[in-house]
Amino acid sequence: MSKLYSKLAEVIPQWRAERADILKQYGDVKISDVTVAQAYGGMRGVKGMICETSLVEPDKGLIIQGHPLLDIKHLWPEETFYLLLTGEIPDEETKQDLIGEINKRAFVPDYVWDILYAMPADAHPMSMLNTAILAMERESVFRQWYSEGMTKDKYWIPMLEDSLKILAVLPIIAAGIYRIRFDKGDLIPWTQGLDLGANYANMLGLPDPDGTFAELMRLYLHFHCDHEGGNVSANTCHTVGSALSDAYYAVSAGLNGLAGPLHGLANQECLGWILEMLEKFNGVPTKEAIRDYAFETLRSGQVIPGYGHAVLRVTDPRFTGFHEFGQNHFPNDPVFAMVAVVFDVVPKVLEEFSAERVKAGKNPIANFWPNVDAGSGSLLYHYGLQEFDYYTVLFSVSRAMGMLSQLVWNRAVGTAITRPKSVGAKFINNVAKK
Ligand code: CMX
Repeated sequence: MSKLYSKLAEVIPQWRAERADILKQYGDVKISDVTVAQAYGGMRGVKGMICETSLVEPDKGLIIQGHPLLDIKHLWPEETFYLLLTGEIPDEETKQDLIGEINKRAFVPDYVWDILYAMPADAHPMSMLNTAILAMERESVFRQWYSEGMTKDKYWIPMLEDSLKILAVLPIIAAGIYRIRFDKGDLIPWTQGLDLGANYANMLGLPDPDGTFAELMRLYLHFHCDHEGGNVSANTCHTVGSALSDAYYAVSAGLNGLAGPLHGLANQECLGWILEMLEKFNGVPTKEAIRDYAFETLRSGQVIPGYGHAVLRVTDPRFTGFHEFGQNHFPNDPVFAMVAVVFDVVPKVLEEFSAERVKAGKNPIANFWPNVDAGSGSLLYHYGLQEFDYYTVLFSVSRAMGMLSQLVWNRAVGTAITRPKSVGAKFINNVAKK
């Protein structure tokens, strides 16, 4: 029995008791009001779901189980997953135990590779990833136990088993997609005993003579792991899981949301925008030229990728952490240097453009600062991972940790099937008139 399993078996009764107690004592307390603008505006700010794994504070960014991200930037992905799930940072023995549990499950069936090799040569890597996860649904232990009549109190056990399996196979599938889709040669197998980040770096097959690419992969998997419950991918995964669909269905669904350009695809778009500028100006342009280019992008009706956020109102600490990594390892890399200059210029441009929008009767831009996607691509680019279409797959391998830990938590406490009430314009007109 894994240490993670034992820990969860110990804490889940406490979670259940806390939930029951809260519902009994405060079930009727109101925690949110909803305006018409919020109902039309993507439910922004409406408090209508529970998530215990992490919190996003507008002025602080990601806080994982009470720890601000930059305070725990040294954690390896396995430690992050343990923390997300249990609320505790594991000791060395527990961390190694989890690395061992993941290693035991690090095997991808042949039918997955057959499907991936058969996909069109121009298939998007995200469509390949989500297809592979969905194809593996037949492996679900949750589905099997459910069909055998499992009782509700046990839901979390096969959900944890499916989660560990998905965690273990995702880097293998993801690295395989990189090698298949971009003609990189044979697949590189998983190395038994190695951790997730080092294995993923190794299976991608990029040169890493000083081990810093593996270090970046650990950081990357840690930084993108979770962003509370309401973002598109987590919320989709939550909704699908609430119907007791197993983790393969729910994670694949969530990651289809991550594939959207306003969500996880922004990191592919952001680096593309930066490189276009480098090419157009034949090197790092002046600040004035970047300013003009940014205005040109905005006036043509496009967003500046990597900037703005639905919740954050400060520079994303994930951007700051990646920036520090680049400063420490390759401050003079031209693409990295360009990201730094853009960071100096774009917030002011967005502020000015927002004022123009307001004068024209449009919404202001709520946040002018960079988000996680603004800088991560330049680090990958430095190590030779230059196929932008692939970047959201890396994001996905990490974000799955948050989605999976939320699924385990939800099945452990018996979260209800999601079913908010929708209304139409007629209802709104009637209510507004009253
Ligand atoms: N460039 C141009 N316009 C922007 C903008 C940006 N970077 N950020 C926001 N705006 C615009 C919005 O498009 C919106 O315009 P409309 O009212 O005409 O539709 C207006 O400003 C108000 O939006 P907001 O309240 O500031 O932000 P939202 O919560 O609506 O949207 C986000 C948030 C992330 C979709 C938006 O900032 C954006 O499109 N950013 C660029 C894409 C990006 O980086 N996405 C990655 C986010 C991180 C992630 O989820 O992975």
